[in-house]
Formats: sequence, structure tokens, C-alpha cells
Amino acid sequence: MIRTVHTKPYDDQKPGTSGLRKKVPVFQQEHYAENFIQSIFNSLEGFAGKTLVIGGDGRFYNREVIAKAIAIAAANGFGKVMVGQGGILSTPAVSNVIRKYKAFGGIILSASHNPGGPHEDFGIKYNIENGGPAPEKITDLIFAHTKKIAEFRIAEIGKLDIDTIGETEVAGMTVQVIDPVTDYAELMETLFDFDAIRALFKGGFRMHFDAMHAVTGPYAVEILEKRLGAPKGTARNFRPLEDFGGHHPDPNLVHAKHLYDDVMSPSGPDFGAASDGDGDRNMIIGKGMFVTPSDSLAIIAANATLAPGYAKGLAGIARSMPTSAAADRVAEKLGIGVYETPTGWKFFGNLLDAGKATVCGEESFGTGSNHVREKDGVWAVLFWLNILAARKESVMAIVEKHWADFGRNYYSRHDYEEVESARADALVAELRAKLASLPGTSVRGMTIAKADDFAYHDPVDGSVSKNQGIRILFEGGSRVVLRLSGTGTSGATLRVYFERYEADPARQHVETQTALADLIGAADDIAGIRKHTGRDKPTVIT
Ligand code: VG1
Ligand code: CO
Repeated sequence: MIRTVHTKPYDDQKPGTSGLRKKVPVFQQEHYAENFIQSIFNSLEGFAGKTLVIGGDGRFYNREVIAKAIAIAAANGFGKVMVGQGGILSTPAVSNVIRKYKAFGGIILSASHNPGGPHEDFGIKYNIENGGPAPEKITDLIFAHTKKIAEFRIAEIGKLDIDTIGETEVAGMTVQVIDPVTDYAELMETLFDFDAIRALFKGGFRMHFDAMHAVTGPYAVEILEKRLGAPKGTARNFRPLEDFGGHHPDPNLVHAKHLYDDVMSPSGPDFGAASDGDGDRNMIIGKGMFVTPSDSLAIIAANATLAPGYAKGLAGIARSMPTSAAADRVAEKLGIGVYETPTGWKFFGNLLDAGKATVCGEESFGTGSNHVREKDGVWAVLFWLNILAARKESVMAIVEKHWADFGRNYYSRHDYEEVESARADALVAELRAKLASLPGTSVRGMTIAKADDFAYHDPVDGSVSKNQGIRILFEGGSRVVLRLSGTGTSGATLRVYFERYEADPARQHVETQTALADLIGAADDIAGIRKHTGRDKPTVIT
């Protein structure tokens, strides 16, 4: 039976950098999730009889929203839903399933690296038929629909079993429960030299992969331990939990510090890696060497041909604007294109579809390629393993040689979380107002060459995205970028990014915050960060 239910719009359903993210109690309001899902479908055309992929990172409220999404999809005329067993599918796995089975699109239930639980975060994101996040023209349309929605359609489906692999009929629609890992693992086997990585483990190489009690646990157990023969115990915290064990499933030096400490201890493993809530982020640690995500992108690009899936070379590299320019130097040497996009994976889709870029990266622990249309945590880890197996050198040796060849881009991001929105807005407004007067002035002995608010002109579809982050570029190539986060769920988060290039190998071993101290000071002089936020230091430094 299909019902049409009258509803009232909510005014706060604007998708952010990566879909709609709110606290669970917000999503639990009457019809809140239903409105948003119906608004997604109201923004799409031509899906009658087609397939929708649904999966999530297993966080609290995942199953409830999956049941709603299936019931609303059935009532709106989809022919089939493919859902991960137990409601589990990592974000890159959803992207792969959409592409592999030529689905119309997919719905991902996740708030990524944000904590989970009854009072923590939840999210809904729509991905289009190329497997990637909906572009802005669709997310804008979804938002417009959420503001005027008056009814949604939903099928009565009773209790649905999403824990048993197989197919059932629900209100005239097929629901297929799929293994979350198999398709993804098969794709990885086509891209990387599994024999070489198997030999690496066989030779005694030891790693810890920390799934942070989030979605990548089952992927790591299957791929690393079963298919690649890594010893049992390589995958850690591999059981997805609704509250991620009470932690932030955010793979960085703050929330995965235990992993860093393990790898740095003399008796610890040779290599450490971690992924986030929904499996699209990665952190890479070698003995004595944490690899920044910006460097990781550059090193993957420089070594790409070592992996069978990339043996023919790269068409180009794309990176988000705040990501360091380390990859640009690799692109220059390889004689391939480099693209600078706004923050958020959705901007890479066109470049990948058009064959302009093969690998993409963000400073926020996101790396990926044209194999799917999302960033991909496990993929990045396997790429590193492939490089380590082929070069037979340590992470530290590989990174240091890379710096010697290309120079080092010192890089750090400072986050000021849960700042009062009005104060964060005031900081940005004041800074915008003085941008034009900055070029030519000097701060702490450094001269500002250019200052602007980044605007992106998509080279494929011609669309323009304005106000994507304030850049202050100094003579000599150093820069500071400031922007407000689009993924937070309480107050505002100010992100300040610092980058300084150092060509001289003799000066490439300074502690990062020390190497960037002048820029950090200059950013405060220019933007009045302490004054506006009322904070004397950032909440998180990565
Ligand atoms: C952050 C990161 C951005 C990333 C986004 C989604 O956005 O800075 O690079 O694409 O999270 O990541 P913001 O607007 O808060 O800075 V995640 O792993 O959702 O999937
Ligand atoms: Co994520």
C-alpha cells in the first residue's frame, strides 16, 4: 500500500560540503528525514523502474533511515534498491556499486568523521549516476524542494530484513541485499599488485590498520587479512559500532594518536593507516614519518605507474584549493594538467568524467582516483602498500627522497571549532572588506602578493562557484587560506590553512609548526583570529 502523507517544510535542510548533516535529534523530528529524501526524488527525473543504491556507515539511526528510504523509493517508482547487508556500505563502495551496476544514483547515510550516537551526528547525501556526490545544481534544487515540500509518498513495507543476502519484493520494487565488500575488493584487485603486496607481508612487513570502529573494518579484514595474507590483528577496531566506541572516527593526529604512537614505538609495526566513519578518508604513517595528505597525493602521483591500474600514467591531477601545491610540482615534471577546485569531492566529478584528471586529493585526508567518484580511504592505503612493495624502501625514505627531488611544502591546518556563528561571520566579513588593500603590504617581513576570495570556473560545464575560501598569497609562494567549514553541526568552524615551500634539503627537517610560525602569526595579524574567536589557540591542529 502506498500512502501520500501531508507534511510541513523545515527551513534548515541546506546540503553542505557533503550532504545534509545534523544532530540525530534533529533528524528524529517528525518527517525530517522523509522530507529530505522526498525532496531528493523531487529534484530528479527519469528514475521510474531504475535502481537506487542505499548504504551507510552503520552509525546510530542508520537502519531507521534506510527503512524510510526504501519505503519512499518504492512509493516513488524506483524499480530496485540495492542495499548493503546490515545497512553497511562505505562511501567509495556505494560509488562503485552505482557505477558497476549502472544504477540511477545512490543515497549515503553518514556524517563521515563526525561522532555517532543518539546525541551525535547523522547525515544524508545523494550521489548521481557517475557514482559521485550530486553537483551544486542538484543540491541547490534539493534545498529549494525542501522549502516548499507539502507531501511525501511512502509504501507500507512492514519489517524488512536487510541482514540476509538475497532479493525480496517490496511494494512492487525489488530489494536486493548485497555483500558490502565483494564488489569493492574485486575492483581493488584490478588496480593494485596483490601478489607483490602479499609478498611484502610474507616477508615480515607489519602494519596496523585502524578502522576506528567505523565502516572500513569489514573491508580491511577481507582485503588485508584474507586476500593479502596480512597477519590476523592487522585490522584493528574493525567492528562497526553505532557510536564508534564513543570516539571521533576521524583519522588524524588528534583522534588516531594511539596509532601514531604505536607506529613510532620501536616494537610497533612498520606502517600505520586509518580511515574515517564512512571510509573515504585515509591517514598514512610510516616509522618516524607521518605523511601529510597533501604529500601523500603528490607521492602517489609521482609513483602511480608502479600500480598496474595506473601503469599507463596519469591524465592529470586535481586538488582542492587549500591542499598544498606539492602535487603541482609532480604534475609539472610529468607534463600533465593540474586543477585547483573548491573544497568538497563533488567538484572533482566533472574532471574525472572528462578524463582531465586521474588522481585527486584534499588536505583533509582525502585521496582518490577515477576508479570511483568519491575519495577512497582503503584505496589510498593499498596504493601506499603497492608503492612500498615495489620500491622496497621505507615510508620515510620515500618521503625524504620526494622532498629532495621536488622540495617540501610545509603544511598545517588549524581548526577553531564551535565558534559562535556571528563571530565567525564577522571575521570573514571584516577580512573580505580589506582584501583589496592587502597586496603590496608587508606582515612580519613577508610581502603579500595577492589576496582574493577563491572562485572556481568549472572547465567542463562552465559553472562558477564563488566565495570558496579567502587566499592570502605571499611573495615566494607561501600562503594562508581561511574558510568556514560546511560540514559542522554546531556553531561555526573556522579552518586556517598554512603552506610554505622549502627547496633546500638541509632545511626540510624543521618541526612543522615552527617552520610555519611566521605565517601563523601573520594570519592572526591580518585576520584578527584571536580577537574574533575569543580563542588563544586552535581546537585541532593537523
Ligand atoms: C570537510 C573537509 C573537506 C571534505 C569534507 C567532507 O569539509 O574540509 O575537504 O571534502 O569535509 O569529508 P568542511 O566544509 O568541513 O571543511 V567527509 O570524509 O564527509 O566525507
Ligand atoms: Co568521510
